[in-house]
Amino acid sequence: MSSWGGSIMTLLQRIQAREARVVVVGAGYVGLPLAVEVAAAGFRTTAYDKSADKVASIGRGVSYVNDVPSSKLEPLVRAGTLASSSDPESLASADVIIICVPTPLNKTKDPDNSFILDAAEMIAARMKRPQLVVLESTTFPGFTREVLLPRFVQAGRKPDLDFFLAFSPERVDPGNPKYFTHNTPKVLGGISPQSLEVARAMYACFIETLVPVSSTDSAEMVKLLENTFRAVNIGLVNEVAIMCARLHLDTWEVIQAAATKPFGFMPFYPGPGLGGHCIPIDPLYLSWKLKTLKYHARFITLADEINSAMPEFIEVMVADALNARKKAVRGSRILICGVTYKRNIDDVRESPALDIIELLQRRGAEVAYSDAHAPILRFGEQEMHSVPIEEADRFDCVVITTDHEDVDYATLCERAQLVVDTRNATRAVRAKYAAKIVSL
Ligand code: SAJ
Repeated sequence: MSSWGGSIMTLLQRIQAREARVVVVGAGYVGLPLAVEVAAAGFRTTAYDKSADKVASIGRGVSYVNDVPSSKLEPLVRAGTLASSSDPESLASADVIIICVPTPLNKTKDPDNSFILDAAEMIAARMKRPQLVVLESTTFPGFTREVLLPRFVQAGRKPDLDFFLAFSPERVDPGNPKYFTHNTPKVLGGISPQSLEVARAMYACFIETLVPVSSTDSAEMVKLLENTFRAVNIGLVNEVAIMCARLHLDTWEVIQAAATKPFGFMPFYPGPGLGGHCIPIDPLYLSWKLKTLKYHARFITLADEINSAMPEFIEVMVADALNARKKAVRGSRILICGVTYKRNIDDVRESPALDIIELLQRRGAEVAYSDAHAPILRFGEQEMHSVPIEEADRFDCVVITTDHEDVDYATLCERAQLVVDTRNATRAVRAKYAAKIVSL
């Protein structure tokens, strides 16, 4: 390391002395917890976001991310260690910039890296001093090296002199009671040994376990393997549920019995589809990239097909259950119980419950929902309001699409006329109410 230039030594010293100024670009469910951890490690930190509401909320010490208590945020803001801003000029004085912006898919299910590129333009235009730039947003293998690096070089910045560049995948698991930013092992890849070294020095200040890999491409691929593993296995178990329906087998009994195998098996569970902003989307970043290399990532495509078809499978389950009671979907009153994309959180992004609502509405049903975690639901042209679960008896069918743990499913089954359970939420009372429960 001794042969490395002055700029890296200066930056390393500023990091080690906690004098480095850090800007986290994107103060969402990844960026805000990260900014809080960095500030708590003693760095003067700015959470940058275009949203004036987010900036104002942080400025008041009020958290809008469930995993970040205001009690942890407020003292950092009051002490001046953590600030918030929507002014790009705040990037100019930064020694370290960590990008945590969304990477969605566009309408044709192709990667949309526009948020990262907007951040890169902002950074490149203001780069005045040696800066470490770390991309945490999920993207395809090669993006940091092929797309991000040239943006800075084209702005006249020299790698490993004017800037150091690394990729480190975010591993935030919303709602996880055990793993947080500081105790989740962090994978790091640099465009060079120097860049990796600076990134390691920075993350070592607030992350317990670092996992350096040989390149940014490798680090990008690690993330995509993690989430493709989930999407493919969820697709497999959803197809197992479809097979068990045809075999008249209890899917949940089969999976739970298989899960007793102490080696060589890992349980996944069927559901109404794949929600969230990671698992349905990240694998398609990988398959898109491989398509450009003339390779068809068949597992990813197949899992996406199966997972995306689950809302229709549930729609038919509901229609068949009503039919067995001489009712049509058209004209029936249906209550969707739980609309967030997974239990015990308030996030409805990509939630399959929204697809199921639209499918049942299209068949002429009168659909309402009940979810205390999501009091108001806005999607498409619709705005719906959660109804109390106690009104379940007023509906011809209740569909459990999210199994929040704060719902009393025994009382729900007592009151409801018919329950379609897509999450095994009624397992404890299935025998007692067998006549009115239809389970995935
Ligand atoms: N799902 C199933 N069956 C399963 C597991 C999940 O249908 O067996 C569904 C969920 O209901 C949800 C979707 O898949 O709709 C995604 O669920 P998830 O548990 O993967 O939850 P996420 O989207 O919050 O995933 C995050 C991911 N974190 C990041 O990508 C940074 C993922 O990598 C984590 O492994 C996951 O949390 C986790 O461990 O819970």
